[in-house]
Amino acid sequence: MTEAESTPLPPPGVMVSETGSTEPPELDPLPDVEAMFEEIEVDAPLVGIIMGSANDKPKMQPAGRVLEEAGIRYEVRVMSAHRDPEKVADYCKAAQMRGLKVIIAGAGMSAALPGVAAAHTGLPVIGVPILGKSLGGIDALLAIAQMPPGVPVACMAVDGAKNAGLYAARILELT
Ligand code: RP5
Repeated sequence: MTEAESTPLPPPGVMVSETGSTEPPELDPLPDVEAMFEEIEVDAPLVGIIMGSANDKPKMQPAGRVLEEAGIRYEVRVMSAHRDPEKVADYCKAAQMRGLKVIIAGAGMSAALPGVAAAHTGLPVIGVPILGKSLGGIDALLAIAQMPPGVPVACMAVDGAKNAGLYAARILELT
């Protein structure tokens, strides 16, 4: 008779570890599940509305209104491509990972914000040229429309934030 054959079997339902112990093995403590869930943004916004200045807010409000009416979650942030370049880069690099699907970027004058945003994210960027104090908005319009190949930005009309919201909603319908 071999050693294995001579060893008595444990009663049914009792586990035997590799060491022969019938004591229940010590389990690793469970991670703090509640804490893990707190880190997940359950109601994360789908659209980020960014603008170069707090002064742009009244002009960008129609985009938010349209999204609100469509029941699409969005967030609003002020950041200038020229005054806060690192903030813009950080926001846009993290946007997709945070669950955003579209970025609407409004800026006036030499409106670099939409292009810079598109340079830092693979998300669709919708640019809104904002009418400045001079040049009738043509400065911002051209800055946003004339993107170099490889950095796509959808350019709305001057002060066309409402269409930016509608366009974002249409993009979201496809996803
Ligand atoms: C742009 O410069 C902003 O988007 C704004 O439209 C324009 C003027 O900025 P403020 O001087 O009003 O802050 O960056």
